[in-house]
Amino acid sequence: MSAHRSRTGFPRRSLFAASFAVVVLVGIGVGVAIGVGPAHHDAPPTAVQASAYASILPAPVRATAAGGGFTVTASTSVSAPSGSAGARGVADYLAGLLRPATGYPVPVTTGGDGDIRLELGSAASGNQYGAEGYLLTVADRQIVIQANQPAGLFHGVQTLRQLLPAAIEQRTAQAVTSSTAWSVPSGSVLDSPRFGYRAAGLDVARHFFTVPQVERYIDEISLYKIDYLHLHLTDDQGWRIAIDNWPNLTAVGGRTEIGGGAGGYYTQAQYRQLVAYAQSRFVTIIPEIDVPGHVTAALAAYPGLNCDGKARTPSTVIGGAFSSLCAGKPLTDTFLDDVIGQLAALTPGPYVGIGGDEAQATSPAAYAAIVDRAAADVRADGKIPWGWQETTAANPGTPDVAAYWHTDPPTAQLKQAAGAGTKLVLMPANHAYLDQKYDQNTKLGLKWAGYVEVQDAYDWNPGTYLAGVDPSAVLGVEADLWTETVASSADIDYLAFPRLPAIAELGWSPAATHDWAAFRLRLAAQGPRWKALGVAYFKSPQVPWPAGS
Ligand code: TNX
Repeated sequence: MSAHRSRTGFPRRSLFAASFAVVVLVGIGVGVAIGVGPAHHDAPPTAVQASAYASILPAPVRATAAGGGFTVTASTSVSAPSGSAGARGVADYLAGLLRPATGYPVPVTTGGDGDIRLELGSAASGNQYGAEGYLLTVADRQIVIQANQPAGLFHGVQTLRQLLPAAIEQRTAQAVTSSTAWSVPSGSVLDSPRFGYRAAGLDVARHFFTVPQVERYIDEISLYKIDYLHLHLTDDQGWRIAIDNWPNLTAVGGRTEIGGGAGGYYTQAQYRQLVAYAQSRFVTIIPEIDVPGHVTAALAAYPGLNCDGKARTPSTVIGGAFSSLCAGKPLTDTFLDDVIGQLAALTPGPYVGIGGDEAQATSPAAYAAIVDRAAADVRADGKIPWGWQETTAANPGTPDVAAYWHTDPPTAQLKQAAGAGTKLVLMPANHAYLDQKYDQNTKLGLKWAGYVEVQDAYDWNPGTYLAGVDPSAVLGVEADLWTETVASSADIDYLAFPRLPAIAELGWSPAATHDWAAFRLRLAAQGPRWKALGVAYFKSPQVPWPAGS
């Protein structure tokens, strides 16, 4: 072994040029296989060590276990590369994850040589990480995460987190015994996503969720490398975002929710806080207002938005309300311009949602006029319109992103739009709707798309799912949580976990890793982690959860 290599076979420095002296295998059809290195290590990998790498969720492109391991101790430090506030933020975030359970100080330095070191490279140096990928290397004395962008470092940190004992997620100092030492088995993970768009959707209109509740969900989804949060901000039952010059949208439309609760709304300052929090987790928020249907709350707030000029009563029940904006009225156009303009200004990301689903109370001509106006507004504000798949029927190609949510085969218009350049987000309700019941015993949720057990959520291929649509038209996947029956964070947890990680894996992992038998074991390994985090997940009988989780 050459002198510049450490005892474990990894160079201590210049890992960008590393060629590892361990065998690397890629799991095809059986999940991630674990390569066992040649016999130059002190000890062969144990089953526990190997399973840590096999349990990474979403499954990485390549994972390799080796002998030995790194232990977080009272002197462990974290370092960020100089010159990147984003990377420094990830380093601080990592230290913040490690401190509570270990009780160690975990100092963070910039430009230093920490025991856990974050490094930024560039694609020009020939690596394959892309904008979100990373290389994580764990040796006896050092852990290095390399990426081209801070987002890749953040995703690498999520992987590292899963290689630590689940007790690391506890928020108070835990006693260290030999079996709970803060050790990370040696090895490496090279990783990058299959799709750049991996979203979770949250309906804050049917029930309102506060800023801390949404932040909690952002933390949960970012564990699984989700990078977009689509917020359904308006519907018949509530309007949840303050819009300047339109105070009644929230003063009237924000005061209701399903079941008769008090509802609520975000001020623009609160919404900005959410956007910033999401950014700190490398999650981009997509705001959606839903037009021309699903607008009863707005029609209650501003009677002039109705064709008959009469105010509607906001809905507090599930479904049922067939509402429509009035096409062709100057007030409707001003409303769309103002709302979309202000939402676009609050949005650092590329997409602004205009809804467009289930507009049964709108004529086809009025539908096309309103969707066109809304899409044009979004474009004029420098953003990309995001619409439900129905928007392609009115004006093929009008939205740049169309979300497929039905359970039927794609319509001719959807295929035509995809052929003409519209990008598709896939969330077929019978696989990706987190609000559907798991089975007949599920207390929460709806069942119009059928029961969606964990295997149903997992067993489909977004690349080939839509017959007649070229895989290149697929932007990515989304798991939506509609909240007609969901009123608390515990309710969110119960429906989202463990199905959200299933959709997250479809979005991130190479298609070749797709394997239900391996996936259910990866999920099982998350159980103790969710318990430590206080995530009230559904103990699906399809998953062999470890005892006590
Ligand atoms: C359909 S998804 C809807 C939502 C409901 C959901 C309930 C979509 C575009 N429309 O308004 O909340 O079903 O599962």
